[in-house]
Amino acid sequence: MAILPILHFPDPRLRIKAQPVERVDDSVRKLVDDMLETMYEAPGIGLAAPQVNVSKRVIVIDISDDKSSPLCLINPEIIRRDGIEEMEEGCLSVPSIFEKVERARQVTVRFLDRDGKSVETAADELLAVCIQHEIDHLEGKLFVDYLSELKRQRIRKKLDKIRRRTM
Ligand code: GNR
Ligand code: NI
Repeated sequence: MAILPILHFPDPRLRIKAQPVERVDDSVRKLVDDMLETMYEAPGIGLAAPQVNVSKRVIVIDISDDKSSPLCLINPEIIRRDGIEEMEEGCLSVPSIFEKVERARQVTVRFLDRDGKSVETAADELLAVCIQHEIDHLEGKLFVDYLSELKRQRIRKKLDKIRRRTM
């Protein structure tokens, strides 16, 4: 297992649309394990492959408090959305920024699991938000894209300042 470096906004590599996984093989399972380790170490509740500079449609999620519920979603597709909900979001690629974003309240998602088996599951609350946030990453989209240009500009400046301090 390995901890992978996480790309930060406004890195243009976060904007690349990720490619579908053609076959769930050992190399994909190794990526999933490395992503889980990276997510737990960060720590975060989700991670999408483009955040670790891998342009594949792979996401991992664990919203439990004790690392007890790792999920891996390969080639995920939202096939149903219901309702609207607003939640405060953060992102490992936009560190130290938290803002409210509007999402679907409930989603049904279809994906391949780590054995390559097709699975369909419904999610709500934090899990639904996280699934939508991670699938956005696969499209090159970040939660700051839902904010105003002014807010995004302020976030860019704040992150620049943090980077200058730590470089
Ligand atoms: O760790 C994370 N927390 C979080 C909180 C609210 C909404 C979404 C998230 S996902 C984020 C990890 C991350 O950046 N995943 O891409
Ligand atoms: Ni994120």
